Amino acid sequence: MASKPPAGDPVQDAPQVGAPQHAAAGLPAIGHTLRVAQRQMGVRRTAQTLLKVNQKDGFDCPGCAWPEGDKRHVAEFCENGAKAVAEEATLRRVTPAFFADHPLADLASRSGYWLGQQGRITQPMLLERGDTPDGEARYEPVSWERAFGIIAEELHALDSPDEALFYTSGRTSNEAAFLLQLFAREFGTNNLPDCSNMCHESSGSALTETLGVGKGSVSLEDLHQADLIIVAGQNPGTNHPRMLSALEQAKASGAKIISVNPLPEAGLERFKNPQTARGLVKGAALNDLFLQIRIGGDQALFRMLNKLVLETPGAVDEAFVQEHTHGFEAFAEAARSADWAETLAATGLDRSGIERALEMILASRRTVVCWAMGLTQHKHAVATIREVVNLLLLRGAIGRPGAGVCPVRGHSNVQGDRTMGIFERPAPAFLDALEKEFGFAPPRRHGLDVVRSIRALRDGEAKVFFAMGGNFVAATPDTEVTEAAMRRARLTVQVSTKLNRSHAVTGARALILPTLGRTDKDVQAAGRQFVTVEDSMGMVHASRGNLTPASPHLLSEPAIVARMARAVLGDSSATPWEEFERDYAVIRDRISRVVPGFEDFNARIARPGGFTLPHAPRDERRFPTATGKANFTAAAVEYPRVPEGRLLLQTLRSHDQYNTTVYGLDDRYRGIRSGRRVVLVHPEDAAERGLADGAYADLVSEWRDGAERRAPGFRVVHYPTARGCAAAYYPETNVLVPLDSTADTSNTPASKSVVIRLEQSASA
Ligand SMILES: Nc1nc2c(c(=O)[nH]1)N[C@H]1C(S)=C(S)[C@@H](COP(=O)(O)OP(=O)(O)OC[C@H]3O[C@@H](n4cnc5c(=O)[nH]c(N)nc54)[C@H](O)[C@@H]3O)O[C@H]1N2
Ligand SMILES: Nc1nc2c(c(=O)[nH]1)N[C@H]1C(S)=C(S)[C@@H](COP(=O)(O)OP(=O)(O)OC[C@H]3O[C@@H](n4cnc5c(=O)[nH]c(N)nc54)[C@H](O)[C@@H]3O)O[C@H]1N2
Ligand SMILES: [Mo]
Repeated sequence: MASKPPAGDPVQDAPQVGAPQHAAAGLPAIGHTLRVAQRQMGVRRTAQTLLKVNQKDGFDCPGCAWPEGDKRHVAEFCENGAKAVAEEATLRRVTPAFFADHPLADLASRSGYWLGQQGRITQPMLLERGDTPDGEARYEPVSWERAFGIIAEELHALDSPDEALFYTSGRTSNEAAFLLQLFAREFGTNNLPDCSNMCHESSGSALTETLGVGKGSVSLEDLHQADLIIVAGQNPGTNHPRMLSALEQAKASGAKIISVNPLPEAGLERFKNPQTARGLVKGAALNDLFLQIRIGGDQALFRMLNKLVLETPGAVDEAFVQEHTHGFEAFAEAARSADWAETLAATGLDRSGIERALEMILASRRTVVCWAMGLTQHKHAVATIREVVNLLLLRGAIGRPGAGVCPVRGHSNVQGDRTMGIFERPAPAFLDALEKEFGFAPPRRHGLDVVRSIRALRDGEAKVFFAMGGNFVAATPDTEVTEAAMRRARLTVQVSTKLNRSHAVTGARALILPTLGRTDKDVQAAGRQFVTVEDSMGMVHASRGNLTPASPHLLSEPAIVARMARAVLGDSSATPWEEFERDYAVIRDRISRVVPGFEDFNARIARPGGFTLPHAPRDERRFPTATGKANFTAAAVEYPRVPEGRLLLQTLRSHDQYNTTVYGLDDRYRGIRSGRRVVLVHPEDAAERGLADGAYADLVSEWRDGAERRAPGFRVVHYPTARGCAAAYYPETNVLVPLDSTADTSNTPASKSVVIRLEQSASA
């Protein structure tokens, strides 16, 4: 949002800056957690929820996709998991009276933080913007029946099913996701964009091509057994806090840790484990080596490491390479030509740091590489991840205990949604299985991903937008373009728990369909239901909410899809939608016959802790790729070239947010309080631009289309990031990310490499 939010909105942004911290978690985290939780939920509900998080009979934490170990602590949560739970289990409510008081124009002027703070939505709401001037248009209560009738009306009015888009955010359960893709395909389209398109799509693309499975190849046990863990482009202290316990455990057994990051992140420096008394007080240093890399330099770094491994006698696992891989020669030729001058320019590192990393790699038998958005959101992200795979293949570090690839997923079920068929480019075998099980011919043409969906809306080629969760307009790039595109739609539908920007930027008609969250009790005609999710390591387990829902009008996500399908498809569908809604075991039964690895699903999910999906490279060193082997690849080395005087901006998360949901205005570990419009810049880069710490600047993004993209009024913070780099929070900076700036192959927005200039501005 370019303009300032109205009075009464907490986001007045007066950032206070202190020294960054060097340790994560510990006692302050526990106190902070309880305060946040009790403010939203009260004392009783706090106890009721926080003790059930990630327990075997409880619900899956909606925070992140990090797996739960076999031994559960009484309180198996972390500070940020607790915030995610409090945000959902809040006692605050958004009722029809709220919408009567706040017309659309008012909602559109609010910050995302304010919208989220209003509480859980209690009733389905309809907005008819078409015939009222925007200033006066308001959401009005609507019956569920009428809401589904409107969806049917608008979908039937389309010239082609491909004019509809069905978006999924990664909190959606397996059951709901399976139903949504089934409905979309019976309706006739593969337009199933999802948040993964903006997240780990680059990992999926790179791993499918090289290893044959687009998922990580390690278990939690592997991580504990590793003797070297490289954490590249990830901030686990904030985004996957429970991962720090795993790193601590690995270290206790002698593992070394290398972190590769333009920022020194507190969690990787020192971790004070809140689950142990010693940890609370002293904490453990995690990092053995910190490579402070320039943004986008990772492919060059791994290419040089590969060259050095190749040049070291005995360092290559010849037997593994011989037996299991393809493409070694072409790769080795490319790697041998890696050049020091180019590597140092691309990475901003010095030679000794890279040589120290090499020594640690050579000393390791069991190496795991973990990564997240710092590797996936660049133009050359897929090539970068392939280069990481090259290193592990050289060392035979795939399909061996304690070794492998570990893309650390974001949303708690983003991996499961993909497994369930939420994908715009489904494999033919998946469609064949659907066809056989449900007796209809699914569409075979590929659908649209997130970026292509925005273009289709912009160009009038898509007219109905349906979202199963998430916050599409705030999470996607090029905010002004995307918001204008969304306003062209005939109908936008949001299945949501809480208000967000996507309810304020709508098509001519808009529906809000309020739904149960993870923590809510879900009772259907056949009795109390549970749903299932898949974590970042391919473990599938049950999730069972225990709270009384925010209102009696809420429907579960599976019920919403089932009722929509009946309204839209009518008698033309032979699928037993009503039974699916009655009893989710019936859905799981069908999943077991369509999705490989889910055989006997209902019986196996009954086991406490669930089950692990098969993974051919991990389990049997089998690589189901096009060549039948693990593929070395040999892309040219790329890195962002930044014109004179410009900086490379990464857009990232603060400690007080969950993607577009802002929990608060602090970023404790980075020493920032009471504001989010900050830009972190190296002191010397700032000085060169005459920007003192505390000065204000506009961020102006430069892209080949020449359009001006501006985010005004950011407080400059002198911060020890890599030279030439800057960092600022998303979603405020999405306005700067050009829609066409995406990763090759995966089409993921390059939100970690935005070329900007800083223009001094008077104030916020
Ligand atoms: N509390 C909380 N938990 C979350 C989320 C949340 O918002 N809040 N979001 C969830 C989701 S959906 C996801 S995908 C994950 C995201 O988890 P992360 O990927 O950890 O999230 P980001 O804040 O985007 O941080 C990116 C990290 O990569 C570094 N980085 C940036 N560019 C580069 C680069 O070019 N090279 C290298 N080596 N490093 C780079 C940044 O400095 C930063 O440390 O977290 C999940 N968990
Ligand atoms: N610039 C920039 N942009 C980015 C990123 C970045 O690093 N930089 N990261 C990208 C990444 S990794 C991701 S994953 C995307 C995230 O994109 P999304 O997944 O679309 O966004 P979220 O903010 O996670 O969605 C939050 C909303 O989900 C709804 N919600 C919460 N729980 C539930 C539930 O149980 N059911 C339903 N139906 N709704 C629920 C609430 O209404 C809440 O407001 O953003 C991407 N965008
Ligand atoms: Mo994500």
